[in-house]
Amino acid sequence: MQNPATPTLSRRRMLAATAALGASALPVLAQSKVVLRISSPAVPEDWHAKMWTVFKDNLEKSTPGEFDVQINLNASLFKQGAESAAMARGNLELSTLSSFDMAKFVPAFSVFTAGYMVRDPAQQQKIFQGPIGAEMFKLVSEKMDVTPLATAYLGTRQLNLREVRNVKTPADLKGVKLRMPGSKEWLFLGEALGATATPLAFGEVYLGLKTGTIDGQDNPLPSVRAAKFYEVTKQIVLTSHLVDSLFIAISNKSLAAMTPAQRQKVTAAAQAAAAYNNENRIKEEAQIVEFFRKEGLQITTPDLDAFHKSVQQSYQNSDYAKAWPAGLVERINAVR
Ligand code: KDO
Repeated sequence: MQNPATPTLSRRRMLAATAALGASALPVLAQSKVVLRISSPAVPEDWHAKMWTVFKDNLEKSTPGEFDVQINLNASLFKQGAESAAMARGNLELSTLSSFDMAKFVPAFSVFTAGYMVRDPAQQQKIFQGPIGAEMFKLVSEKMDVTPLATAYLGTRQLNLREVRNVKTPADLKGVKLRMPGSKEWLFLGEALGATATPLAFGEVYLGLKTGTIDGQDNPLPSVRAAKFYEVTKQIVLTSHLVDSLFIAISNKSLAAMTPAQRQKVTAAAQAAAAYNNENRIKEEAQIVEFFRKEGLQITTPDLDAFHKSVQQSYQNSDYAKAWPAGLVERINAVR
């Protein structure tokens, strides 16, 4: 008779197999979570980087064990500007896309790349939460295979120069090598400001300013602080030329693979993340100038009327404006 304490070969095999299964059952379980890979060029100290932790925490609380949220900052997963293509291919689930990213596929979206189009963050939120936003987001979903879930206020873009310069009007920026992100829509904005626009990825701007391959850059002031550009520049010119937005967007493939309840919770988490970013960034913008003054930077205010007129004229005369549906600018202006 077989001693029950001595396993037969087949029992031993079975036990080994069960143990192996036990070991591999863990990763299998982990794999069964819905993976959400996030890619952003933001530096960790910036609000639109920190908001992803709010997203992750919020989602883990509302759907315990269902999602595996992976946050990749500093453009460590995809380079700046490559995110929307990666999402459309299914290689990336979530990112923040700018109006400039949208305008490449939805020409009408270029209206939001135009300087001095949106007045302030409150108007920005109303626009994108209202019918104009719904129309634009529908086009984005159809043409880009991604869905915007929430609108984050990136801040109001200002000029930031390596050397002090007397800048009153766009003419005073003639010959200034102004770094812009790398797309023709961004370069157009830089040229409309009167500068010589030159493309460079966000991650290379600090070194560009330090070594003098560029004379300046434009970004919202919280990002100037977070990315430490103030260490390698001497002046901020308060042009306030773009009330900038970033859309928390998800790939349609990823959305389609979720249950309706999961979709609703992912959307709620994105909205909580954007709200956290917006609140903190608006607060910071209200008092940040003092920080730069203490760091020794000159803060100057140009002739804003001259900038408004010149930039608005550049856009009105451009091919971009031809793609704006009749009445859209008036509808945007009417949002209060
Ligand atoms: C930038 O490269 O200047 C920019 O501000 C453009 C934005 O659309 C966005 O990509 C942002 O950089 C990054 O998130 C880094 O803050």
